[in-house]
Amino acid sequence: MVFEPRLRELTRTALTLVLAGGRGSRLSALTDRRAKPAVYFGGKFRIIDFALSNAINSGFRKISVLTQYKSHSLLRHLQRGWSFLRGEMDEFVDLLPAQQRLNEENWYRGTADAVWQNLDIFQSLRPSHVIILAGDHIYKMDYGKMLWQHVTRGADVTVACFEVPRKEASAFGVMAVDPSGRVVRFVEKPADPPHIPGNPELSLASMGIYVFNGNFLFEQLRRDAEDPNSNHDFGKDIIPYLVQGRASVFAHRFQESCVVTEAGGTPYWRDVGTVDAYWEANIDLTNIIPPLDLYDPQWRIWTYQEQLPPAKFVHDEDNRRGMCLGSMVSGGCIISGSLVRRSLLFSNVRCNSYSKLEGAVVLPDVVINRSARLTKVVVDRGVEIPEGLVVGEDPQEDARRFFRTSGGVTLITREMIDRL
Ligand code: ADQ
Ligand code: ADP
Repeated sequence: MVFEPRLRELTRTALTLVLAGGRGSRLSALTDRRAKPAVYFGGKFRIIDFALSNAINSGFRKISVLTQYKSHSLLRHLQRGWSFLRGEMDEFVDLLPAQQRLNEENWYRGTADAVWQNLDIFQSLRPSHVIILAGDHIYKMDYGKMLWQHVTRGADVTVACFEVPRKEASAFGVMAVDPSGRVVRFVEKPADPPHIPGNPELSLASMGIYVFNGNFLFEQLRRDAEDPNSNHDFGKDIIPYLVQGRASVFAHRFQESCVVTEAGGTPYWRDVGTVDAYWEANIDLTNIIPPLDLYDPQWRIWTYQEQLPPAKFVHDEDNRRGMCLGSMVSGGCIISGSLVRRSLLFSNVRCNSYSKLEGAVVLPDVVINRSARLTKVVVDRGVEIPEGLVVGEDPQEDARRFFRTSGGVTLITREMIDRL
């Protein structure tokens, strides 16, 4: 963290907007009933906790979360876990569900429209700077460093970016920058992404994280709202329009503000947008040295947590079962006479005798009944796995009964179990 008093003042007065309205449809049934930012991650957390913790840890204290799709689970989590700021000191995490404030025809359309529709609220706060983030990525970043660079460069807008393999860049906004770091071109999700000078294998991708000067943002939103050809989206419309010589738009490199614990740690950012990526990012946390450190007291990930007793391991008579190896196990779990390897168990998971888990991501409040064997699975919240169920050993059978990905991960939900 940067402690200059001026930066402290800047972060305290800036407004942070967390866009949390998208569904994340590639997460399949995990987002049938909850928005992607509300999806569970890392044993105790929801995906949105990462962006919000980054904001809090960076010193920001005025935070609004804009929600739309299936927001009940998300709003409940935020109300329970994120209402600890001091209202009397003008600190808040404000929840702004799409509510047709401007007219009765349109819910939030693009991301810029979501901000535009709440403009009166944001303007009344008179923020010097507005930080706009997505609520659906896993990473640790000090947004204060980005804001500081924005201010010292005299930018109107700053866009956070990182280098990605060019063949993956079509999923992002892709930019070209000049030697001073100024963005000279920006194309949203191009079929043929431009590469960085001197390296045809890499492109510079936008992270969808923007710092705007407050009044400048409000002017641009007003202009964009009147444009009949606009999708009212930051990546598709606002940023591409501004980089055509209409404003001072700069790129900020993620490696300058990502938070790594050990010297030499590599920057970590994950979209976890598919079930395969979701499974892998969760299971990676069980590595001896995981790429994402959740145990750093300097950069805590905040969340709502229930009051739960410690995880308990109940062994059988010959001491061969009732254990977890290379795994993470949350509060309230009871592992009784079962074997759990390289798995991640969220809170309140019961594993009964003779069951076996290998490479399992098990969301809260799940019961695994006797003799079930689950390999390379994601089990949704509240599922009761029937006695003797075997998953992960017969791909065709898994695909018939559950949702099996091309990467060989099987997702199991309550509805799928009810249909068996
Ligand atoms: P995408 O992630 O594809 O690209 P989008 O689907 O608009 O953009 O989602 C951005 C964020 O806004 C997500 O957190 C989503 O939940 C939220 N969101 C989407 N629609 C919303 C709405 N109507 N109301 C409220 N919130 C909404 C963006 C940029 C790219 C960049 C990638 C990086 O457009 O340029 O490369 O992010 O991941
Ligand atoms: P969470 O995501 O908080 O763990 P659940 O997995 O229980 O919550 O459900 C996700 C969302 O779906 C919640 O907002 C909940 O209110 C809603 N929900 C749960 N069960 C049903 C149901 N049978 N029909 C419709 N909505 C439901």
